[in-house]
Amino acid sequence: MRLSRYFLPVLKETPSEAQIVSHRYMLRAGMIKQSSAGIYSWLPLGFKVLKKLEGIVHEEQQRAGHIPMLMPTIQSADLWQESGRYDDYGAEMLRISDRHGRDMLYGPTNEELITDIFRANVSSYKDLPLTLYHIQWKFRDEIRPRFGVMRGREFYMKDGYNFDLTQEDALHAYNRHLVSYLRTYERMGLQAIPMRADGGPIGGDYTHEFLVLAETGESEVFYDSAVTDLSFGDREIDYDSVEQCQSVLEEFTSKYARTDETHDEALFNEVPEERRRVARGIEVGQIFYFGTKYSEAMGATVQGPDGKPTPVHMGSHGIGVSRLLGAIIEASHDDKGII
Ligand code: P5A
Repeated sequence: MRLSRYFLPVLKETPSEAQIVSHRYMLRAGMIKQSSAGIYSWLPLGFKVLKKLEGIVHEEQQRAGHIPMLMPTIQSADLWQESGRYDDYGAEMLRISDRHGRDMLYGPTNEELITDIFRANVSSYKDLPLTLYHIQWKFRDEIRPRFGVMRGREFYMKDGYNFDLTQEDALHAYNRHLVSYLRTYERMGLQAIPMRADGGPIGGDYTHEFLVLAETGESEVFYDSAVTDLSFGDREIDYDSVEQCQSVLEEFTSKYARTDETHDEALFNEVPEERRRVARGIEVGQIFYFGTKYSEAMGATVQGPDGKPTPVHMGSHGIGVSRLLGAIIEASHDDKGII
């Protein structure tokens, strides 16, 4: 395709609504166009880059043994009533009713839907471990969508869900995701630091967010500067090896690195003063272990080795694929002066 025949509607002027560099460049380079607040069309160039990033995410997920699938964007409210989140999720959930008056919603995440698929199809511990994922549009009716694709209302997310017989197995799944995420971000030229975070509406108190340091980041972060010396590099990892995944997790999470929600001033003060950093970061992913929260509420059990029904241990893991584009531009601009 000749450039002259391509559809690349570049803008000469900087649109006044764009406050940060990534938003400005994405608009000016004809990558995206806002269709309504926090909702964007992906024009050919933006779409091309989005698909490229999506391809990297797929490759790294499948390298770790996770199985791709696709769930719908529109979900039925019934499942969310079963888990108890229909009421808890609040105004961020876009609620819809169909022509028959049935309550539906545009999925902000998929824990309920995947648990329903699991319980309908898996009944023996012999079918575990299992990790399913998809890359699909989500909707969260953010009160203040801003910075273009950084905090959209409609956004593209990779979300994965693990099902395991024991807590120990589920923690291995957690560690495996941490390793595969480190590889994924590094392949995109991003340094994303795992930081202890808060479970929020997903639940569980064992969770890490992955943050790319950038002045325009929306999260305040506190860390030991030694974490920025770490890199995953080109090491070969056996994702089935509990020891290997565990040792990578320990290497990347033993130094102090927390978001403001879990920040502990006393612990932070134990870091040598010259290594203490307070900065801002862009959250490009988050992993959770929440045990039997959804499996108990929704009756997702398997027959264990002792023949008894056992609720499965679960976690979920997300990468903000559309947000990554913004993060890559912000990070290049901050550190390397590329843009
Ligand atoms: C994990 C996957 C979850 O939703 N359930 C399924 C869990 N986690 S999360 O942290 O809430 O979201 C995962 C990642 O999605 C990106 N993200 C967003 N990107 C753009 N605009 C938004 N409004 C938005 N909200 C979340 C983030 O990168 C987040 O880490």
